[in-house]
Amino acid sequence: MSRSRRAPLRARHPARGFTLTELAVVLAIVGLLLGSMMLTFSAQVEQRNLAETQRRLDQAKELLLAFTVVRGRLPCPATTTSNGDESFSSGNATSGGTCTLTTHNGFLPAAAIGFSPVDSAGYALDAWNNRIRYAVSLATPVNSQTPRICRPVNDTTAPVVPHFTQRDNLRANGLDCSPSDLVVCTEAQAGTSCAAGQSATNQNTVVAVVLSTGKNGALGLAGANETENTDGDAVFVYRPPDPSSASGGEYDDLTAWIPVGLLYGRLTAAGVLP
Ligand SMILES: [Ca+2]
Ligand SMILES: [Ca+2]
Repeated sequence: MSRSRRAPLRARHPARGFTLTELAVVLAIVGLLLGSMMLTFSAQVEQRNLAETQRRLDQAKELLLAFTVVRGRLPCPATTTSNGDESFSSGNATSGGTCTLTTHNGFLPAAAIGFSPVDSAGYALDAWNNRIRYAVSLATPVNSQTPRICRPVNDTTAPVVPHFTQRDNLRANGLDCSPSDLVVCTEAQAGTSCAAGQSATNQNTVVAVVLSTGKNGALGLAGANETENTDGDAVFVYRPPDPSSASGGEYDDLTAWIPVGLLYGRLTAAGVLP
């Protein structure tokens, strides 16, 4: 037998490992795959959070309407110190009255309407665990006029008796009173109404607003449009999300509202009005 035929198999076909280049290519491919999986997963989580927050805002609207049918009025907003319950400057939980907040930077009164989930202090939460905000029309009627009408919210000549948060007043004024303060626009405004072409709703139709400050909350890289939703005045913004490079700044808030027609429709159907 020749020498070459006796040589061990391993010597004739030496085992060959990965070269550094091959290892680098494999690692790069695995990295790309993991990265794309993480991106997909994170996009799915964000989509779920958005859908869940929208569901919670819809639930908040329904609970507010149900509260109004049962109590004959809308609840006052919760303040930062009311533990997620409504807060009055005069009046009480039974008949309602004048809300503590004279501005529109309150929170959803989760305790009053039975909303969950809430945080340890009792405030309603969105899917990012930020507190859900709530504003209600502060419109008041002019009692001397027949039929009674709502006076503009900045008219200080008539007694300040709220229409929508006071049960007896709402019943007495009936369907004649329209909200005269809250507006929802497609971008931030300098005044108290939407500029031409920037209305998300008609004036005098919004009786309450419920709002999530989105994933970035209210203190992120907020520009003018997000600031408009938390500055306490009666103007709110409803628009699609924007990146931080947008002219109105980053925007990820979710805004929903109750039109006065829907409110009066529910109260009429339930026999609370007229
Ligand atoms: Ca936000
Ligand atoms: Ca505002």
